[in-house]
Amino acid sequence: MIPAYEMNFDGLVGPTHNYGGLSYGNVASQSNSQAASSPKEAALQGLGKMKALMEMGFKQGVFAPQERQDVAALRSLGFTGSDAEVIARAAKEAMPLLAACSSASSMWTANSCTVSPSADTADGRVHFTAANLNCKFHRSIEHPTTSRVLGAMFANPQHFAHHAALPAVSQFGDEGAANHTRFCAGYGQAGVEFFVFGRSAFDPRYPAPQRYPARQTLEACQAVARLHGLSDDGVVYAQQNPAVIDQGVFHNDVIAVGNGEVLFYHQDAFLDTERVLAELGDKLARRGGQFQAVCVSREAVGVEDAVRSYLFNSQLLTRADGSMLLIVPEECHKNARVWNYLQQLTAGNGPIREVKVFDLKQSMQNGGGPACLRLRVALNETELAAVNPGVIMTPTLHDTLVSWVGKHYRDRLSEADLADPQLLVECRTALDELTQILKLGSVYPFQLV
Ligand code: SUG
Repeated sequence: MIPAYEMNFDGLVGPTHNYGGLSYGNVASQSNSQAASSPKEAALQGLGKMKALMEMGFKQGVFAPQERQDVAALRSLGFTGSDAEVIARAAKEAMPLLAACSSASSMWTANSCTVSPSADTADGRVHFTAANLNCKFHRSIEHPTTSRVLGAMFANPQHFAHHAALPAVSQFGDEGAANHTRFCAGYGQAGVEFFVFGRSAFDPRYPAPQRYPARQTLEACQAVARLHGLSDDGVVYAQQNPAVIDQGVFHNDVIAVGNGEVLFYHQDAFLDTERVLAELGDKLARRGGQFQAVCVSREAVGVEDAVRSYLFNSQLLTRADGSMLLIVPEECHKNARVWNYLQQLTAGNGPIREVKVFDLKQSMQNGGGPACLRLRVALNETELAAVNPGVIMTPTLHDTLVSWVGKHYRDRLSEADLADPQLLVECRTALDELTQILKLGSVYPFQLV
C-alpha cells in the first residue's frame, strides 16, 4: 500500500484580524467584541504553531487568508463610489457591515470545506466541498475565494475534485470540517466519515437548540456525502446535543475531536450517544479498525469549562510510534480543572500520551483554537506530490512568512482603524506579495479584475 499521511493546512491570519463581535452563539467572539486586536501577533502565533508541528515531524501546510476589506460585498449592499468612498460610507452609515466585511475569519480553515480522502470516495480522488458558512454574513462571503485558493493548492484534476459550496440557504447550512471527523485504521485505508449536525431542515424528530443557532444541518451533511461519493457503510451521522449548542458549542469541534481510531469527546456532546458509538464501532470494524472512545465526564470537566478552555478544540495527532499527542491552547493550562484532567489523561494507559500547549490568544479571543485553525487533508504519497509545493511549510517558507508579516501587518487594530482607507491598500499589497510567495497565481478579486 502507498504510504499516506494526514497533513494540516493552517490558516495564515490575515492583516485585518479584529474583534468584531460578529458571531452570536460564540461566547468568545461576543465577549471580546470591540477589544483592540494585534494582527501581527495573531499571525506570528499561528506561524509559531505551524513551525512547531513541522519540527515535530508532522506534515504541515499553509492556507492563504482572504482579501479584506471585501469591497465587492459592500458594493452589493449598496455602497457606491471609489473603493475608499465605499469604505468611508460604510464606516459612517453601517459600521457593523464594515466590520463584517473586514473580518479575517477565513483563518479558521476547519470551516473552509469538508474533505474526503481518496480511500473513501467512489472515484478514488480526494474530494473538497467549500462550506457555504451561511449562518453568519461575515463568513458567508468566504466561499468563492476559498474555492479559488483550494483550486490553486490542489490543482491536479486526476487526484483532486472540487465542489462549489451548497446552496446558501439555511436548509443547507454547512460549516465544513468543523463538524466532520474521519476514523480509520490508517490514513490511506478506507475510513468512516462522521458528520455531526445541529438541526434538520425538514425532519421534526431532531430538536433544535432554543437560544443559539444550530449552524449545520443534516441535509447539508447528506449532500456533502453524496457529492463525495461516500458509501453508506462508511458514513455515520449524529446530532449534536442542542443543550450544549445553547451553552456556546457552536461547532462540534468545540466538544469533540477524533483521529485514527480514537474519538475524544465530552459526555454531553451528542444525542443518542450509545447508538452513535455503536455505529462508529461497527462500521470502523468492517474497515479493519478498532474504535476507541475516550469520554470526558461532566464531573471531570463541565461544558462551561470545556467552552472556556477549548479542551476539545485540540489537535489529536498520531506520532511516529503510534501514540497520540494533543495540541491544546494555553487556556487549558490556565484552567485548573482542565489541566488536572489532562494530567490524569496522559498518565493513564489510553491512547493520548502527551499534551503540548500553544499560545493562540489572538485567535482564541474570537473563538478559534488549534483545531479551528487547521484543515486536515489525508493524502497518499502520490497525492502529496501533486499538492502545490508553494503551500507546504518548510523552515525557509516559515522565515519568509515571518518577515512578510513583519513588513505588512499592524501591531494594533481597533474598530476605528477599519475606516482607514490605507488599510485596504496595505492588505492588497501584502496579499499580492503572498500569492507570489505561495505560488498561488491570481486568486483574489483585486487580482482578477
Ligand atoms: O465562525 N469566529 C469564528 C470562529 C470559528 C471557529 N472555528 C471552529 N470551531 N472550527 C466563528 O464563529 C468571530 C469573528 C468576530 O467576532 O470578529 C468569528 O467569526
